[in-house]
Amino acid sequence: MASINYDKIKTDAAQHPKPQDIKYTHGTAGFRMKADLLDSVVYRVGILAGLRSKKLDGKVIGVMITASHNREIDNGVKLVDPYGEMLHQSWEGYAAQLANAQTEDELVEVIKIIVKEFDIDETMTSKVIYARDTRPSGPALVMALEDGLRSIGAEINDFGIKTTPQLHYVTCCLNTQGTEKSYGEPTEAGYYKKLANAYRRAVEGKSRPSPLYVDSANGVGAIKLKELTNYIDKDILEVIVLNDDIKTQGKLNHLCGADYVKTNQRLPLGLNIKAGERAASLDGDADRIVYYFIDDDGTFKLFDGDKIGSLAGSFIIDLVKAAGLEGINVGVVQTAYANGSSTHYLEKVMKVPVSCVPTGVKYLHHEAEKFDIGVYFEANGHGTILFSLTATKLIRSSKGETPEQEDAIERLRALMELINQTVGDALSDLLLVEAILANRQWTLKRCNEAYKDLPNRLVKVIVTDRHIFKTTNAERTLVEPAGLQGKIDALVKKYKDGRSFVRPSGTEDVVRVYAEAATQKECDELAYSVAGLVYDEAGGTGGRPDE
Ligand code: G16
Repeated sequence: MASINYDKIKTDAAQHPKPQDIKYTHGTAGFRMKADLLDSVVYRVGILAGLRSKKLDGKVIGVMITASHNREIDNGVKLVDPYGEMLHQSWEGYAAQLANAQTEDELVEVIKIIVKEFDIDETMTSKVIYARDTRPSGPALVMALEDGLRSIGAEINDFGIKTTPQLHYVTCCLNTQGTEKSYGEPTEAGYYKKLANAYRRAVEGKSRPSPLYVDSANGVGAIKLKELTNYIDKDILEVIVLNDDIKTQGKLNHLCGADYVKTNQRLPLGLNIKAGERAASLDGDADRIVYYFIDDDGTFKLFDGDKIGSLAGSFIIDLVKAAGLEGINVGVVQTAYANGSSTHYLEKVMKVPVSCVPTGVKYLHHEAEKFDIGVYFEANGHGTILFSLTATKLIRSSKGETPEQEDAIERLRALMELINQTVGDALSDLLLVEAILANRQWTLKRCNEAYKDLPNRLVKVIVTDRHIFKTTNAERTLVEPAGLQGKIDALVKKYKDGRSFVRPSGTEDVVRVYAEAATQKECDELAYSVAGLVYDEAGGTGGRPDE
């Protein structure tokens, strides 16, 4: 293959000029902002994906165009490394440099720096697969991406409209084909077949849970969940897909979806369930899921990512014990948003080691890899479970000494296939929760009794520049603006079971304030007092956050 054609890049890049006065940042999940500002960024991400593939000896790199839970007018782009992980952190700074190069000449200079820094063989082949969600801005951004890929001479593979986790899955499958880590058939149908077969095995001999109502956020999850259920016998799972309008503009994530339900702690628009019924909400690219139900007294009860993680963790621990595989260690990874009660339950009742890391899959995933079985879930519903190669081999080769042990081993084998280990996946997680309900023969209400959440509140504050907020201690402590943490601590001290932290979002132009306390009233008071501090100290714009 020929070397990189820098002249071609200069000519092509001129078709995708960088807007003046915009500084792009690589955040929690790649680049994300209003879609009409992203053309040049997506073009350059195409070049970056090609370079990354060259660096990794031609392994396939994934590119996903989505803004997930954000507004429909936003979009975003993120890279997926060969085994489904997020782009290696050592490349994030260069991604930002590429995005911010103002002229074509500067762009070429940055590419040359990356080639030198990572000792990239320019003549190496490069392969990239890409997908997008249902946002109307997607097709134009795909064209920009393809231009970037052509500029760098990459082999391209358009995977079409897909969920983010489907792209992670297929990227991993393509790179593991024919190896001992072979992850599955690298097609969308292969994904459905793998999950559906695993679900059937996981619930073998158990009766079907009651029907599940799903709010699909009017996004890609709606079509993909319907396709998945076509592969699963109605006798073992009944799913009713709602909020499935992907055609009408403005409906994506609007008053619905996992983020809306988690933040507002209420039913989404378009879904009415009665006492005793349960439902779940996906987000705009189907990588998050939260569950909920209506209690006998008519109140809304949220079963969020912490609850799902705790349920899955305790179920796996029980299976490991029942299988006689006590040598396998299980750990849970959370972020600062994890409800204090969930951490207490896992550490003190379940006796599981719990780690806390900063927000973002890249941190959670790597921490979870430290355990034989690592369960990671963010409170917002993003999570999965990782089985190390050692645990995988042991579970695959173990033979139970009793029928009970054999049954537990077989269920663990099924779960390893059912869980999308490449990234948090709402469809796979949905099947996981349903499989646990079927195995336990519990209602969601019964699962919810494991522990009681401390009242909590999440508030967004709009400020002039969110980048002045710097954190440490897994985002639980503010370092800058200087002195603000002391003021937050003084407020927190006034409340029983009080806890609060402040961090800049990596996906939205806001600062997030989280608080919990013994009662909802106190918690709201604390959350809004801290939000007010942030607003005053950092030049808040728009309305001052208030109850
Ligand atoms: C992304 C990340 C999540 C993170 C979320 C919010 O989710 O994958 O790990 O929790 O953003 O991040 P922040 O608080 O920094 O805005 P998604 O579903 O939007 O891709």
